[in-house]
Order: sequence, then C-alpha cells, then structure tokens
Amino acid sequence: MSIAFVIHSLEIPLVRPFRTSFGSQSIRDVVLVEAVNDSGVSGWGECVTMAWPGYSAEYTRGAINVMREFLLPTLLPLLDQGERGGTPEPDSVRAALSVMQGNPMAKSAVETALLDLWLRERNLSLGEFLGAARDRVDCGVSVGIPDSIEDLMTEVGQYVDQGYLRIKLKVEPGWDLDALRAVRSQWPEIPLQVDANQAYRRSDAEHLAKFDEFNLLLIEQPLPEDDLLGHTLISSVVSTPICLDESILSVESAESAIEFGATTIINIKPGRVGGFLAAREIHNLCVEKSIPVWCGGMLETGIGRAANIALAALPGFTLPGDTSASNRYYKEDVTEPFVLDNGQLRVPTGPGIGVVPIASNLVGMSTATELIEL
Ligand code: OSB
Ligand code: MG
Repeated sequence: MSIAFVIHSLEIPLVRPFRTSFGSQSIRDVVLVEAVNDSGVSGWGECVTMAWPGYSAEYTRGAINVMREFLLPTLLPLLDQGERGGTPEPDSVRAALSVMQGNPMAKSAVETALLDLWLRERNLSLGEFLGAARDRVDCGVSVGIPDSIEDLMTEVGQYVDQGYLRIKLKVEPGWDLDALRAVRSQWPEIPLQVDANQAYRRSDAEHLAKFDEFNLLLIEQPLPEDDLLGHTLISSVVSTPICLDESILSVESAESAIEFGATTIINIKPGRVGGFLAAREIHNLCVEKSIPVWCGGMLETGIGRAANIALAALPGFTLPGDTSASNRYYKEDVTEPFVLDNGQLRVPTGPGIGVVPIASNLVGMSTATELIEL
C-alpha cells in the first residue's frame, strides 16, 4: 500500500471581481490536493488560500511549499504503517500534521484528501461521518464591495431573485452605512449581515454602533484577528451580535473567545481551523455553549464546496452559510455545478465528499501539476 499525492494548481475566472477590505481578486487561484491509493482510487481536498496573505498569513505559493517540504514528508511514517493497514485513520493524520505549527489551510487540504480517500474505501459519505442532521442546507451569499451603490443594488437584487436566504455585505471604513441604508430601504425584511475582515479598530466602537439601526444578524470580524479584548469592548457599545471568523483558529481559541465575551456567534471554516475534524469539534463546543454557528466560505470550487455543505448539515449550523451555488462564483466549476433550489443546496450523498473533478475541466483550468511520491 502506498499513496501518491498530486498537487493541482488551477486558475478559474470569477464571474465578477470580489473585493473585500483586504484586496480584490478576479481570478481564483485554486489548489486541489489529490491522494491516490494503490487501486487508483483518489481522495480530494481543496486548499482555500488566497494568492496573497490578505485574509490570513497563509497564501497559495507558501501553502504548496509547506505541503511539499513539511506536511507530506511528516506523514511518511504513517503511510509506511499503511502498508499493512491501508489509508491512515483520520485522527492519526491530524495528530501527525499537528507537530507542524500554523498553516491550517494547507493542513486541511492534505487531511481532507486523505479523509476523502479513507471514506471512499469504506463507502461512507462525509456527511454520515461528520453527523449530518439534514439533507439540504440553507444558503446565503457574500457580496463584495462594488464600485457604486447602484451596482450594489443590482447585484443584491439578482441574489434576492435567485432565492438566497440571507445577504452578507462586505464593509470597510467608507463603505458601510450608505450601503446598508440602501439595501435596507429596498429589502426591509431580508436577513442581512456584514463582514469587515478586520478593517475597523477599537476606537470605531461608536461608529459600529450606528449599524444597530439596520437590524443585522451579526457583524463579522470587525477588528484584527488577535484583538479578542477589543471585540469584547465593542460588544458593550454595539447591540448587534459580534461574530468572529479570522480569530477562531482552534477549539481552544473558540472557547477563549466565547468565555471572554468576544463573540456570540461563530463562523466555522474548515480551512481556517485545520480541517473537518477540528471544525466538528468547534461545532460541538458551540452546541454545548449555545453559540449558533454557520459555515463560512473561501470562494471554493465544487470540491471544497461539497465538503463544506456536509459540514453545514450538522445540527448546530442554525444560520445560513456562505455556501452559495457554483454560478455565484464561476461560469464553469471544476465539478458538476451546485445549483440553488429554493435557497438551499443538497448535501452530497456519495462516498467521501461525493463529487470529483470533471477530468476535462481539471485539464482546461490547470496551470501546474506536481506529483509527490513519498
Ligand atoms: O471573510 O468570509 C470571508 C471570501 C474569501 C476570504 C474570506 C471571506 C470570503 C467571503 C466569501 O466572504 C465567502 C464565499 O462566498 O465563499
Ligand atoms: Mg469573514
């Protein structure tokens, strides 16, 4: 038994540029990790890094490097044992990778590729493995910062018409109150939230309190990721619930943020926390603490999306996620497209993540392919 890894680099144009407080992108550079066993069965994981370290310290070329130089070689003893036992157990993979610090997105991609392979060998779906409680999930959509209020209204209008159950506006200083006022006046009832991606500071508390009049579900990550106290402080001035994204990197940081009063809702992204096993543990903690969670997104292709949807089907995911349909991002996805139905996506039921890349799309979108045999 041996496992070979293939690192696929792809570029896929976005249907429209996606601008946030940390930068803009019009092409998604995607890394897919493929783990292939002796029988030729492949498991897949998507690395959700951006091309530059704007959202977090990780970035795509660095992630590929750390996988090649450190993460995959670290798994070698486990894969050798696998000569007798097959694809290593998910918990052992996680434990082996944990000797390396940081790099959760790269770890998640490697761990998920091996988890997908392990599940396919057992004919078990990721949803069943994680404990999915439903077969469809409610979907929201994340709206980037456009050039004008007029463009914003057109874009939001399209998403409302398509049936999205909740709208999230990206905000930053200078693009917040006017945008909220415009959207709220047109859609007074639609579930609405904002995401600042760390663009404000503690001194903006009074300004953020002005968001309260727009009846938002939450304000996502207003302050820098390491400023837990700042989030606690603004929570005493702002009535809208604060939801952390970038600050939540592990079960321990989730528990700290909750106990510290820095967050009352959590956005769970498997890539940000180092994989689906950690994501499930954070979900379980939040259920225990009565903290609602929702599934974030990183402009995934169908590979990462399929796995996110299985996670979003767990019982504690009580708010619509950033789990939008393929056509919100891409004219053509690398897998069969995920299509919105009544504001929901169906949880894949096939073995593993339940989807595979379409071979011709993988070739057409590819910029580099690297085979790593350990
Ligand atoms: O902060 O949630 C975020 C996209 C890239 C990086 C960070 C974020 C986002 C999104 C889009 O908001 C979520 C999605 O639709 O995939
Ligand atoms: Mg966010």
